[in-house]
Amino acid sequence: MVRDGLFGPSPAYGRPMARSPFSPSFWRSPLRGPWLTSVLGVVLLGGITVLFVTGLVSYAAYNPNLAPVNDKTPDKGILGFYLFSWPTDPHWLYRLNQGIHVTLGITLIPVLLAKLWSVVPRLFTLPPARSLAHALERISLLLLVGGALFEFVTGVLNIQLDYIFPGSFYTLHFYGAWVFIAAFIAHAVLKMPMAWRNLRQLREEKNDLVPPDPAEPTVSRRGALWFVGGGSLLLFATTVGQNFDGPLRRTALLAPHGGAEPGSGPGGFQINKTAAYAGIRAAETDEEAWRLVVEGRNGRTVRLSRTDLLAMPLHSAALPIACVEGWSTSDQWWRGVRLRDLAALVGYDGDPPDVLVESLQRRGAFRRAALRANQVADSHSLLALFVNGEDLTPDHGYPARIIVPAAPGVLNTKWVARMTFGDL
Ligand SMILES: Nc1nc2c(c(=O)[nH]1)N[C@H]1C(S)=C(S)[C@@H](COP(=O)(O)O)O[C@H]1N2
Ligand SMILES: [Mo]
Repeated sequence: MVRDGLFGPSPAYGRPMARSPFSPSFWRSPLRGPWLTSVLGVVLLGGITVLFVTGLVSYAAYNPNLAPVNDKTPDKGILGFYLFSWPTDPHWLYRLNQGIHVTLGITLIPVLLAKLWSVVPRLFTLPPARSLAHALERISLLLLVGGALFEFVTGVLNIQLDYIFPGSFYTLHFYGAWVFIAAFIAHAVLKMPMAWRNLRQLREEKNDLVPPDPAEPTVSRRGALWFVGGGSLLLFATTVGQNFDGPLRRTALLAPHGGAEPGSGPGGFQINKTAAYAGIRAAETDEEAWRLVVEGRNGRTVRLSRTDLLAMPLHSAALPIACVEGWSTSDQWWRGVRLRDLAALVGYDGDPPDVLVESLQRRGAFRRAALRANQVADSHSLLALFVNGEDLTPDHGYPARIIVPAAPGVLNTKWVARMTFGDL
């Protein structure tokens, strides 16, 4: 007899449909099974490993262990074991690392969703735990799934909604990454031998993912993989352009810093926060009003106008802006005063020390940043006054902004008002 299922009778097969997702026969897609789950799992194993490494590297680039102003995770303890002094060479290092991190993360979204879909019946396994070992395994799966969703969601929101978690994105994403990776490693170690067997054998092992009562297939497993891969390709193609200029950037339809450049001319490249947004008024940046305060050894202090800075030796450097959000510009041609020359003005003639840079901006997480001694010492690290042959535009930090090779955008403070040299 045909009983009514959850969605009424099932006329095609004249078979009852299970009402409850807790019943194995509720899950009927013939695509589910160890092979599909294993293929997706192996792709994620490689991809997430790269995401984790580039994420940790990106975090180190912030100099979190240099000074409290850079440190969003003061309680990280041993999780900061790997932190190192971020180099200044090659000058595109952060651009490459963060481009990979964000582009790959977005590209993997369909694979992650497909993987979760492929194992979703297991969320409904009853009884919830058969033994202590089974209970532990299920808790680790909860951390794995929850951690993965948390990391992808916080990452995407940070990019799309422009720092929606003011100041706390780094904290959430950093600790989330460690919780997730612990569960991920346990999962990979436990499942890899089986995944490998599933992929090598032509005949598929049966497991609980194979539906006991499969529906008629509407697409082959290969077709399903093409569908997932196509989704990934589409996301890749509409994101990757934000790492380049001109026509390529226009292809980045999904990226907030894709599409057209904001204006044309020397300052017509991507802007993170405009002067208006940062509350910088023209009256405080003009020649009369603006002074740079530089403080150094034993409180030695100088106050410099823009004219004073222009009288110092000026140097050029071709460097990109590369933001944690994954967008970057090609090399721009900056011109200004070397940071180490400013250090020398206030008593550091030999090896320069670290520096704390503060902006005119009164509020906001990025109004201050600390640079490490190796960054100050690099001859391409500038307090820039010009970009691409003209005065900085207000939005790019007029009258003066920091530009340091290989550093994340956030360390390139705009509208600089004060620099304090000394060991931090
Ligand atoms: N004072 C100040 N400086 C700042 C910021 C800011 O919000 N305020 N944003 C930083 C970030 S996150 C980036 S990516 C770069 C962007 O520089 P651009 O707007 O010139 O491209 O500026 C950095 N300097
Ligand atoms: Mo940024």
